[in-house]
Amino acid sequence: MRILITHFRAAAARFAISRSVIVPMLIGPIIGAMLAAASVAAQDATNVVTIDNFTFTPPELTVAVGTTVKWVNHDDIPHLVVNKDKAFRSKALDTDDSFSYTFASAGTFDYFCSLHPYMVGKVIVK
Ligand SMILES: [Cu+2]
Repeated sequence: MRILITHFRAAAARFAISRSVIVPMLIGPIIGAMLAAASVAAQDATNVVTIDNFTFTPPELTVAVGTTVKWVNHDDIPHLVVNKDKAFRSKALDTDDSFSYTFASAGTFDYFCSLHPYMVGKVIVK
């Protein structure tokens, strides 16, 4: 019996050690995932093109392949976002409506508003 108890204590001690290793191993990926989520959120903020007073801002945006760009219309009249080469075309965006497009390949994407063709912008995907 004494041998059994000693054996149990040894096993318990081993468990305590392994737990001190396992817990950081579990926390590491959780913190990593949280950091990844934070960086995705930060990236989103920089990939927004606003439409204000008949102007796309910024007029030229450079992003990495796979990036989603979001256009938001702040004007009180409708605008569209239409790619010159027909890769994307939004519906008419009313006030505060948005349109998002994910750029899956590299290139230069010139776009304009089909209601006001002098409104132009460009997304460069690298
Ligand atoms: Cu327009």
